[in-house]
Amino acid sequence: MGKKSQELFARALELMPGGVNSPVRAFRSVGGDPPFIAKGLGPRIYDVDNKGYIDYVGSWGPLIVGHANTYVVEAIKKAAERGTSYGAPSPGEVELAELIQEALPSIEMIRMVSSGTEATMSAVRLARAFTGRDRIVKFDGCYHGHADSFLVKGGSGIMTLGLPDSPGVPRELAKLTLSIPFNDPAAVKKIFEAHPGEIAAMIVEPVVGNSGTIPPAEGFLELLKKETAAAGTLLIFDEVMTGFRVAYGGAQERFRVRPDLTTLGKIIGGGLPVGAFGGRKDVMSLIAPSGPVYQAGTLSGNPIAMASGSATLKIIKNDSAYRELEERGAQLADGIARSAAEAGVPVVINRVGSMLTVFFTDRPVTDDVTAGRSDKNAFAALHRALLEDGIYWPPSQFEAAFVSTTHSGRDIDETISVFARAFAKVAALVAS
Ligand code: KE4
Repeated sequence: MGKKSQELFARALELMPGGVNSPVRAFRSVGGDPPFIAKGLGPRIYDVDNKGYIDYVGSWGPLIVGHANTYVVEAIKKAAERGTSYGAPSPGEVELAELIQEALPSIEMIRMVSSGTEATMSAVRLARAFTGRDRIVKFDGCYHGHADSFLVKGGSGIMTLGLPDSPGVPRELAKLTLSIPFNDPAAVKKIFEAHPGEIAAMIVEPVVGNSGTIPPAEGFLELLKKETAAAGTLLIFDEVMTGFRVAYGGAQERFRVRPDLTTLGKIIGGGLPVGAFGGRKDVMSLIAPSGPVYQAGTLSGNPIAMASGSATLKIIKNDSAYRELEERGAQLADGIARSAAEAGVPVVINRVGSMLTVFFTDRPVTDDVTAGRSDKNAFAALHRALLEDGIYWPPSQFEAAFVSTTHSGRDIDETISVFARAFAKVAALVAS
């Protein structure tokens, strides 16, 4: 890591836990200290020591149109020149809500918030109110943000840091969260048999991103729809990561399964703090002030964030954008697979569109247990080799990497050459 990053990290460690504002950024599971990023442009980011990287984190998903996209920056500038926040209704909220509703027709009504966590937390409160039930079901290795009810067998940073769950969550509350294996139809049927009439919501990442990328098995999402409907349970698709990522209409468009509620974040803010939850009108109408379920936020629907989100969606609101994302995602995955095979390093690559994960394992990864079998030391060695060679890859085996519309074929080819050199280094480690 460069000198300026080292100095900044030393200061940061005195000021913020782990020197970061979100755990996964600390590089704890891959070793080494994180470079401090000074700027980004298109598919690249540059650290404070002016080292450049091709970026596949994309701020963990939001930057689907790349860094400092001129159209997005222009929209942010124009909004900022009119003021930063009013705490009052503003046109941008209506524009973004209409764009989202047009893309995801299951969202008959929507509420904007400022993070994915706020979206999922609010959606669960709403589901409990609508059904009058307290229990919720999530899936092992899925991550829905850091609200208390979700910190049970979570993914993302919880899985990355190997945390059992989290202290500070009252046992009484944690007991109301049931967690079952993803892609396990028998477990789904069993949980409803064991808790008839008790489950308010089943929340799922329709494509898991937080155990690394894990697609739903054939028919799995349809099963969730069927079982929740039969049980009077609300089906919540947490599309914070998959929304506008795996298709313009998210996983619900790609897999043609309509949830009762959807949570969104990341891309709909274009890199600014935005989350949202929405769905059936009869359910959403319970949200204050039209109903009794309280939910609020000082900066919800912030005009600058709305402008950034709308500008982003308008850029990708066309089939060619997703064809391009699909092509680039496939080019990258195929190239990485080829270079791993040439180096004799066993990897499994799971990909859905422009989100993918390279698992250091030789068996299919279909849930958090099979993901957990990956060789984390080999992943850490790969990550370090990539970083040294100018590729900024997610610093965790249990995260997804993202391709943007600005990654060119040449950027992908350059990335594949770096992976080839990195696998050669890792091969020795894996062989030993
Ligand atoms: P935020 O509160 O971080 O905006 O969103 C929480 C969330 C909810 N649902 C899903 C499916 C998510 O992926 C997330 C957040 N994702 C992580 C990365 N996998 C954010 C990165 C971080 O925690 O620093």
